[in-house]
Amino acid sequence: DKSKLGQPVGTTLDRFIKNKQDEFSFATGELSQILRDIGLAGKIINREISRAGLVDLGGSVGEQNIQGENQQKLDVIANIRFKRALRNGGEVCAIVSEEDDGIIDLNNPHGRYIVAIDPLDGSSNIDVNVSIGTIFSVYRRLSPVGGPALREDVLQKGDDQVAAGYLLYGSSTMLVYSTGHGVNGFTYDPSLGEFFLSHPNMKTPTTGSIYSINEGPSQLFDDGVRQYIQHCKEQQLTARYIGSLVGDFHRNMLKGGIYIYPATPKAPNGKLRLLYECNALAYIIEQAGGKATNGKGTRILDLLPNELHQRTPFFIGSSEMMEMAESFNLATADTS
Ligand code: P6P
Repeated sequence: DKSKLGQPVGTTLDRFIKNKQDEFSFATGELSQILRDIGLAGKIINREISRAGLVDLGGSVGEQNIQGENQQKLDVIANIRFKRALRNGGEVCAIVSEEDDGIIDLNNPHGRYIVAIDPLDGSSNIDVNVSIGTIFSVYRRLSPVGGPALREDVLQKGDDQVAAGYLLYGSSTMLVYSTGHGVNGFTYDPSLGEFFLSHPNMKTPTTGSIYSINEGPSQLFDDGVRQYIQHCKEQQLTARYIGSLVGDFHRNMLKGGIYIYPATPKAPNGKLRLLYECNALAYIIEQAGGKATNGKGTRILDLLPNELHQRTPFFIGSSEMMEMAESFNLATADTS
């Protein structure tokens, strides 16, 4: 059947990107190449994850696993694979990764793009076979082509992303991304080694009945958050939290809902990272009709980063649920 975008469901990722390139006249296909590079690395990681149970994941770098290979933790492997795919694709000059300190130069001085990436978010969930994900943001570099990437290249606001998305290694593996013209989801068929368009033009419901938050530390939450959670209980909403950001996000985006990772006195900026977790999901949710803020009335995409690995409180989901949550949080926000 025809998707709303006029591309038949079942189109492969490559054909979709090429058709979109024609539609949106990407600058000489560079951005298209980056999306292909990410799709390739995603296929490789999918394979590594699906056999994770066959290797001793407790091992760390340098120990032998049952295949006698050098044991590396999967998030280290994922980091290596994504860097290699983006380096070989030639369009990305540098990346910021959860797994690395500093700006990692990919030795493509003429690459005009920057990628911020969490290669394998929630990797502690691998050992217990819970879905995990990759989260990525793409920016144009600001510094002159030919030279090294600079801090100004990687400390850009989320609003300046030119593409963003995630891979979800779940009951099926999906690639969901946007280049600013709506959100499209692709499902991977490992028997063919291809991603196929399965969720064209994704939109998130304006409201929902799912709230996702780790209530363990709720005694430490500020009053606004606690009052909103109480409101959810009075509304008899459904609590769903799997402790894997991409899995929680993807379910809420499809069904409607809100995900909150709030600040606590011990973690005044929460736990999640702005550059390679929150910005990408905020970009996606806004393209799908939802909202993402820091719980204090500021859009995630408006936050100007000043540190590579800085954290931010994270409220994201259906617009009406977000407005309700913000009303509680702002009402009791620290006005000092
Ligand atoms: P908590 C996983 O470690 C992660 O980064 C996200 O994937 C997940 O949403 C969050 O942390 C879970 O954190 O504090 O609830 O265990």
